[in-house]
Amino acid sequence: MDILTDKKKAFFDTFGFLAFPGLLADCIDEIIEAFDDIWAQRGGGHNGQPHDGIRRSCIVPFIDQHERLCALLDDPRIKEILVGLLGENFNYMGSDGNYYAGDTQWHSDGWGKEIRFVKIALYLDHLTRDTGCLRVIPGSHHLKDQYANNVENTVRKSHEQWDIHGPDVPALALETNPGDVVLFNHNLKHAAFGGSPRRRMFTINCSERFPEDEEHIELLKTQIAARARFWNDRAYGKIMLATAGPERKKHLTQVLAHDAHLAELSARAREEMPEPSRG
Ligand SMILES: O=C(O)CCC(=O)C(=O)O
Repeated sequence: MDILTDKKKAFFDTFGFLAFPGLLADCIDEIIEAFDDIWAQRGGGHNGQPHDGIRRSCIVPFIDQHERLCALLDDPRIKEILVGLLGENFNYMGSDGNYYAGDTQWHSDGWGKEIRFVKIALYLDHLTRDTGCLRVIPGSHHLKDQYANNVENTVRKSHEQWDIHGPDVPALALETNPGDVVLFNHNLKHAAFGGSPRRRMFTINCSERFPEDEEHIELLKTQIAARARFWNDRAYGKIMLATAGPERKKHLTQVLAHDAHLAELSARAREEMPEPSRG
């Protein structure tokens, strides 16, 4: 297959995102059915409650809850992209499933991540610029770049800085149809505006394999520890592990080897939080 061409890789390096219209159009019906099944089994919304249309409902990890979605990690098209961007031994770092309600303000999923992280996002409804599609600020992921640092320091205060609100910040709107795949570097600034109270979307997060020295393994453990707020005892769900063949296992082993601290952190989070985090 020639999905992730060298030119596309170069585009990703420069701008921090890619869009693949129709990449999974041939199986999007099954994907949506699996998405809906997971929510139906979980009471329809957040933490076993119906989705209220006001706050985001979120399930983490998400694809781990359904064999069909776990298998996206084995899909040759997804694999080609992840291997091309993150290397042969990339890590699956988790996923979230969402009913969004309202806008998502400008942010990065990390700032300063030395290890490359990629988020794959599947939006399951037709979305336009003003109905909640993903917006990105091209090039805003370059950590050492003056422009990107300027954006990092100002974009959340756009009104104070430039007298404009979030939706008017110069950006690219990645309008999508179900079956399209968009993805971006975690450091990239992104947002969404004007979506319905029930905007369906799930993500798959992956990273380069972490070098095995102490400092990087500590970094990996910190990443895994962040999952405690979702009340996860292990990094992966049972179905993800039970249905993994040798190929998929390659992308699970490093995290599995370093998630032993998560259960205790989650137990603490359960005591301190009224519900698992919504994002
Ligand atoms: O679609 C959205 O509301 C934004 C998604 C997002 O911010 C994320 O997945 O990190």
